[in-house]
Amino acid sequence: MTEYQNIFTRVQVRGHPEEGVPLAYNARDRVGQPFFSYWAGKIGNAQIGPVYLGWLGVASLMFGFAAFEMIGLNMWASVDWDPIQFVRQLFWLSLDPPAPSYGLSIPPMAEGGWWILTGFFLTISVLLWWVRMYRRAIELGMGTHVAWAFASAIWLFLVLGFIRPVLMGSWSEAVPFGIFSHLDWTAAFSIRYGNLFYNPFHMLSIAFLYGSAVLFAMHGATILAVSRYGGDREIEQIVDRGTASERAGLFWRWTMGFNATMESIHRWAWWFAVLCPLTGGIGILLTGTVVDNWYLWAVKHGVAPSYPDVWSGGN
Ligand code: 07D
Ligand code: 07D
Repeated sequence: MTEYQNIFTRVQVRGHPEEGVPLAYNARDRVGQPFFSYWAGKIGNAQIGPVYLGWLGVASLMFGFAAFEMIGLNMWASVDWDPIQFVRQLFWLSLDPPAPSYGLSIPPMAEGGWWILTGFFLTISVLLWWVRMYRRAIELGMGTHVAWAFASAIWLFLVLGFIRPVLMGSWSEAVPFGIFSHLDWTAAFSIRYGNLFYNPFHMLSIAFLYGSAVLFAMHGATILAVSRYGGDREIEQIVDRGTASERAGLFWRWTMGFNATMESIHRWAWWFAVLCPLTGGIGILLTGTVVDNWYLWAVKHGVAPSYPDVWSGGN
């Protein structure tokens, strides 16, 4: 069997559909007749459904859909309801926050009001989804680690679109809704505040972003490399000392002198991923509120050299 496994494929194990553990209450919330998909089985578990559709999920999807619609319709209106231009220019279209002159007040709908309403709906949607994840984990008797990791991303999202704009006293500071417009915002933000590369929290965020990729590659590769010894069955590997885990650990002890454990590698992964938006959010929160120019800040603190004085004739 293992001969048919390589870095692209996995063996598909297929039994009867798994309904999952009984719910403590209200089993009606689990909907859909489970079925199997060969292609889903290529990337994960072949079984699709049943889905848990509680009121939190439904409400979150409704708010999310409303926000998505408001973005799309505003974009469409901006090209005079021309369907061709809507499709052609889609990536360049944008629903922008109010102009700086409005501060934190509520502008007319066409001048940023739609942006505020959309942001409000999107935030409700994201927060409801968070509660859904938290409650499903509790229901299954799991830890709430996934919800707290998601909370870290939500922190950055709220800093970018709500907390920092409020501290700065203007909605205009927030990110627009649009594919390229949010990239333009990101570039303009960096330039306006003296090059975000000199923001130490941007540095940390990048280190955790890159670190996450490295860790993910190391862990994924290591487990695949010992899956022929059952290394992908993590629980058995922790409980029954034996072949795969020992080999995986020994590999890194040989090559690096240190190895993670079957449990600690997941703590590494969790912390690296969580710290990326967590430190990032701190960096954005400080920008414009505490530090106005990261390049000058870096010069002042001996991080960056000042530009050589070439214009004053050397005096
Ligand atoms: C693969 C999980 C699936 C998620 C996907 C994204 C939407 C947006 C658009 C209604 C890894 C779904 C997309 C729901 C629909 C409209 C108008 C996650 C995976 C596939 N960005 N960003 C993208 C968001 C910010 C930046 C892509 C969201 C900050 C740069 C996508 C947010 C800054 C680049 C996208 C957000 C920033 C991108 C791919 C929220 C600084 C790219 C995302 C809510 C952090 C890349 C054209 C991806 C790109 C890209 C979505 C915030 C910078 C459209 C939802 C303001 C430099 N961002 N982004 O795969 O190709 O994520 O852009 O905060 O180069 Mg962004
Ligand atoms: C956006 C968290 C919010 C998302 C949520 C998801 C939905 C729907 C739908 C699945 C990503 C909501 C989901 C609504 C989903 C479906 C269907 C996480 C988000 C809640 N930078 N930069 C970062 C690099 C430069 C700038 C972080 C590199 C330039 C700004 C990251 C480079 C300038 C900001 C990072 C580089 C600049 C950042 C983001 C290189 C532009 C931020 C981490 C090599 C010219 C953000 C402190 C993250 C931040 C950020 C990387 C360059 C600007 C590490 C590698 C100098 C303004 N940059 N950057 O997790 O936190 O994002 O900064 O040049 O705001 Mg940067």
